[in-house]
Formats: sequence, structure tokens, C-alpha cells
Amino acid sequence: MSKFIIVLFPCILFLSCARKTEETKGVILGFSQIGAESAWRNSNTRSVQEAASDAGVQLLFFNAEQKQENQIRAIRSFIAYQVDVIAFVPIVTDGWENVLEEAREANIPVLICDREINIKDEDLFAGYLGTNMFQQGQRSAEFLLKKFIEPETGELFDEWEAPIKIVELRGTEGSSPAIKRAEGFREMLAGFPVFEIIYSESGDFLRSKGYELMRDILGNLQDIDVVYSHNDGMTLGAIDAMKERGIRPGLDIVIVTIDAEQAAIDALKRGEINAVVECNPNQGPDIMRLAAYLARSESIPRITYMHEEVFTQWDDLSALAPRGY
Ligand code: GZL
Repeated sequence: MSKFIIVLFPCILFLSCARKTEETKGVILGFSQIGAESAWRNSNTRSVQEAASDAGVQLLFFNAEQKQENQIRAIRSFIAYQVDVIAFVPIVTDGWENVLEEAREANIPVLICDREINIKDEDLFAGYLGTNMFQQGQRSAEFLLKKFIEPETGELFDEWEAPIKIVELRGTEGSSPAIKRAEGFREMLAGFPVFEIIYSESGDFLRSKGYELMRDILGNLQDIDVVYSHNDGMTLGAIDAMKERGIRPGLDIVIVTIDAEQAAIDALKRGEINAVVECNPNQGPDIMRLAAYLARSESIPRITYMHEEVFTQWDDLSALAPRGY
């Protein structure tokens, strides 16, 4: 399984070290990561790198700096180096057929991580490990139903006035989290016309864009009741913009966000966020485990989801462990 590799490509070769396991020791894994756009992404990267080191996996890690063409180039270099397994986080859903065909021709199995791809020939990859983003959208909407709707009657609680105006801060255009979080959210609210999404725009998962979008929205739209944000980074930027205008986040505007980074949990505890839907970044150990199966030409499940929870303003969070990112 061990092959001699001269690392020429601008990537990092994490050599194996402590706590190797027989199954994973010596596996050569090429991993293409999106970039470093959020605290969640950085935590995901740490999880992969630490798990590779613990498992004795030789990791060729490449950070694509938010460019699909860089990911494709990295995958081609992994093929050239004849890695045992390729794993990557597809920044967007489309445009992967050609490079995955090349990986299949080279007889190198591919594991899709975190985000999903949209492809006709599903045999071009061995399986997916990540999070259920459609469910994250549903869970975000479920919180709003609990917050605004009297369960017995399905009507608005008296304290609220119809319509409930929602602003949505979407993730990166064309990415599976942005697509599926929007779909799941809308599907859950479909039976409740009292909720109106009055504005939806991509903030690219970036805190800076979340701030800019909310600053502009607050200058043009009145009476926003809810902000639904596809990640905590954009949420924290939006909260900065609200505070600049004297708006009390979590009180004047209900806020639902996805990821569950520490800063969002802290804001939840302060009452500045009303619900945090977890998206689990700690995928490294499972990636190494699945890569070891693939390196031995064994099959893996088509889909492996991470465990995730929802944290709301009604929960006792005093015992919640530090998030680590
Ligand atoms: C979701 C992941 C998203 C996070 C963002 O699995 O791809 O990308 O929600 C990150 O924080 O930028």
C-alpha cells in the first residue's frame, strides 16, 4: 500500500505519526478542501488533518482557496501521484464529471465529503460522508413553527402579527448547503402561508458579506421579523449590522442560524440568537475509516450522515461542552 511519493505539488504531506491503526496505517489519501471561509471550515480542516495523523494516513492536503478549478487541478495531481484514495469537498454541486471519469480510469476510488455533487453517473464516486442539509433547513423552520404557531390551532400566537417577514442569508450560490437548506426550510413552512420570505440573498458563508447584506437590508426593508441564515459566520456579521442600528438581535428580530460554532452558542446564551442548528464539522475520523475500506477495495455506504442536534433559546445550555471552534 505504501508508495514512494515526491511531493512537488503546492500541498502539504502530513506524514503519519502517533496512534496508527492497522486498517489505516500507510493509506495515501489525497484531500481537496474548499478553503478557509468560516470557522466551521477551519474546524473541518483541523478534523481531517488531526485524524490523518492519528490514523497513520499519509495525507496530501490541498486548500483550493474557494476555486473549483483549483480543486480539479488538485484531484488531477492526486491521480498523477497514484494516491490510494481521493476525498474532496465539492465547493459547488456541478462540473465534476470529467475529473471523476479520470479518477475512475486511474482506478482510484473517490469519497465525497461535507458538500454533495449533482451527477448522473453515481458510480463515479464510492460514497458521501457529511451532513443532512435538507434536514438542517427543516429544523430551522421547525423552530419558527414552535416560536410563532399555536400547535393546537395552527394559528399565530396572539403576540405576533401576520405576515411573519423572513430575510434569508444564503450560502455560496450553487453549493449543496445553500440549495438544500433553502429547500428544507421552504418545505417545512409550505403549509403556513403566514410566513413570507421577503428577501433572500447569498452572503457566500462569509461574515463580512453577512454584515454588508444586513446593513443594506436594514436601510431598505422595514419590519423584519426573522433572519434565517445558512451559517453562523453570516449571522454574526448580520448581528453587528443590527446592533449598529440599535436593533436588539434575538428580541426585535428572531434569528435562526446553522453550524453551531462557539460564538453562535455564546450569542444564543446571551439571547442574541434564538436557535442554532448544528452542522457537524468533525468528519476526519470517519473519513479516515472509510478511506481505509476504499484503499482495500472494500465497499462503503453510499451515504454516511454525521450526528447533529438543535440548540434553542428554551434549552439549558449550561452543560454544553465547548464547541472547539
Ligand atoms: C456545510 C458546510 C458549510 C458551513 C459553512 O456542511 O459546507 O460551509 O455551513 C461552511 O460554515 O463555510
